[in-house]
Amino acid sequence: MEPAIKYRLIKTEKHTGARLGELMTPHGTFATPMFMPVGTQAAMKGAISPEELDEMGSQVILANTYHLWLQPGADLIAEAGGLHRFMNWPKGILTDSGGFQVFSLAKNRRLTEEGVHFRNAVNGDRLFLSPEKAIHIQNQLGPDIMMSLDECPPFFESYDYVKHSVERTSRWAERGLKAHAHPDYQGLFGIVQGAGYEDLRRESARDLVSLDFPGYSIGGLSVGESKDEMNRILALTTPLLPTSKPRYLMGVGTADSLIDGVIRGVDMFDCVLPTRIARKGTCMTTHGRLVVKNAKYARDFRPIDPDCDCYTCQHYSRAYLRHLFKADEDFGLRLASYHNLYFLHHLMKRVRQAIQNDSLLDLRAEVFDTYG
Ligand code: PRF
Ligand code: ZN
Repeated sequence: MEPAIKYRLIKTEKHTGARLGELMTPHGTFATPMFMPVGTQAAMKGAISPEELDEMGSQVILANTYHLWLQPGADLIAEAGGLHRFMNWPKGILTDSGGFQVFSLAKNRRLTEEGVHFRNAVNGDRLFLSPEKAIHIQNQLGPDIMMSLDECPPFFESYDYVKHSVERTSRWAERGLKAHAHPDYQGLFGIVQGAGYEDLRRESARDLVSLDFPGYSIGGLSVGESKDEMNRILALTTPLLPTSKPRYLMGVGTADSLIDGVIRGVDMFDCVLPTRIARKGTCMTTHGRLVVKNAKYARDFRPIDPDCDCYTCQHYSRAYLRHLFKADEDFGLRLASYHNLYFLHHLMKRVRQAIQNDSLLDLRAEVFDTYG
């Protein structure tokens, strides 16, 4: 059987070892390193349409098992012909397993070896998510890439707790792999955990690599630790993963962290940040974040970012966006979301070019100096 997800390493950057590659999926071949926008509920945040996503260069997008399981239900999405058809997105889709969302969103959760018991925060129903169930739901949803059920312990949790947690996450990964019904057209990734403990990160990576997943996620980072801590764990984790498989750093989406992740061998990133901050009128620019609601932009007729050639920056001014946010017009958050997603896609395009030219450290210096 051919695996559903394959990775081709094209080149490593001379000074850093950053990887230029290709991710091959049943819905196309995509350039890495890449940023993946998040559409939690099978719709892009900021009311961006699939056509707009495609036009700005999105390749793989994310959805969430947890949300779609609760509403509208995995059966219904299967009946619709799967997520791609349901949401009209023809390129790549990756779903998170639900574990992380249960821990951050659900009420009264209780963790056992079997899985996690919790209550639906909306209607109070008792629910149970096991590693097998997380896979079954993702088999029904039909994304190209699925995630194993994991536990993401707090970064500064005790050693003993994290050790038990990591070992359980490995057992869950193995159970999920056994339950996976469509390895020929959906690739299941294992998720490396271990908080800030080097030996536990090693143990986690070793366990998961021995299970031979078609790709590996790095979880438990960007959860409140410093950037130095994140870089320390990344630098130690990626060399433990096979060079022939993609690496995905979960939930990271600032310009500096993307570059520092790529430098440490990461291929894929996702984050709600660009669309979350856009909702309040904050735009990512080559000169740092711009809060377009600020009074100083009232008569500023320049684009959000004069260096950006996105649809928003080509056609609209800071003054217009400020007006839209002040007037509570949804078009403002659409324009800001479009710009922020484009900004990160464009940054990743520059990262890929810099790997090609062995100039990634120059790009890093530019980004760290000017992006603020
Ligand atoms: N696990 C899963 N999803 C995640 C994370 C994780 O650790 C993170 C941590 N940054 C974001 N999303 N399953
Ligand atoms: Zn723009």
